Amino acid sequence: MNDLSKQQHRYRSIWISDIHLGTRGCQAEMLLDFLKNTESKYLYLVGDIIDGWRMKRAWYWRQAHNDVIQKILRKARKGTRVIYIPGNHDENFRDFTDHRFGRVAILYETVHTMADGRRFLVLHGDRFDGVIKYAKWLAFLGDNAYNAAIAVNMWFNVVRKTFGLPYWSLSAYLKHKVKNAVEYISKFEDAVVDEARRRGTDGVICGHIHTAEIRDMNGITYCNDGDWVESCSALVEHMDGRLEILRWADAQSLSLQENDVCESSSSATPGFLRSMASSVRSIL
Ligand SMILES: [Mn+2]
Repeated sequence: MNDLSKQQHRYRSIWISDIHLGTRGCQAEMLLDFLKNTESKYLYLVGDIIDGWRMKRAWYWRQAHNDVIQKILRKARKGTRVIYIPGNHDENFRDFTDHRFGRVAILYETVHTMADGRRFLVLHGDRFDGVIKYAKWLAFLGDNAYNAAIAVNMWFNVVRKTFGLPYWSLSAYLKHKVKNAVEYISKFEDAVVDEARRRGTDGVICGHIHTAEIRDMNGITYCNDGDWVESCSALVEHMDGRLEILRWADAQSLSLQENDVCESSSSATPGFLRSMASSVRSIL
């Protein structure tokens, strides 16, 4: 991943999700840099692109958020096949399923065929989220707690910077800890993989839980493309069908240290917190 330099990177397909445009947490500049430096035949937007939920409560929009949308539309105009699969935070766009906006196709979910012939179900994943499935108010509660964590994290890092300490993502840590504790992630992954098996695909590509991963789960390949709030990650398909997760913040870590805009990796987490997090994981 460290060989990602500033020159353009060509892939067959790119999947990005959980951008949350319209919120303070969105790392729009980091995403713009990614979009400028990558090119692909297919570009999948796997949900939670614009955060309608939070924009209803608190309007937040910057020029960089416009730039992201313009950059994506420009790619579509120039021949990239852009497929938009709305998520739960941009669920209003689901009303326009199977329509096209210019050259952008909106689908509820789809199946992508890799260069090597493997078929992958592509969906956002919220319908497999137990919290949302069984109690929508709980999901809203979680959403507010998450917002608060993001706000605290910003001030926390201002203080850390003053003392010359590197950026640390409190929200990523909290979410990791809390959601692990309720077996959230593993249940989610199992449910999504079960659906892929039921549909007869070789794998599944989703977003929603902000945790980038490629993993074999009993013969089904589970892929999560991560997010652009904390990890700044994307899933890419190379020309030969090989899949890889790109962590753009890692690749741009030099410019990052200057700007302090996004978490570069979990290595920024203090050791004792890291071991706490892993001990929570080992209980499950
Ligand atoms: Mn979501």
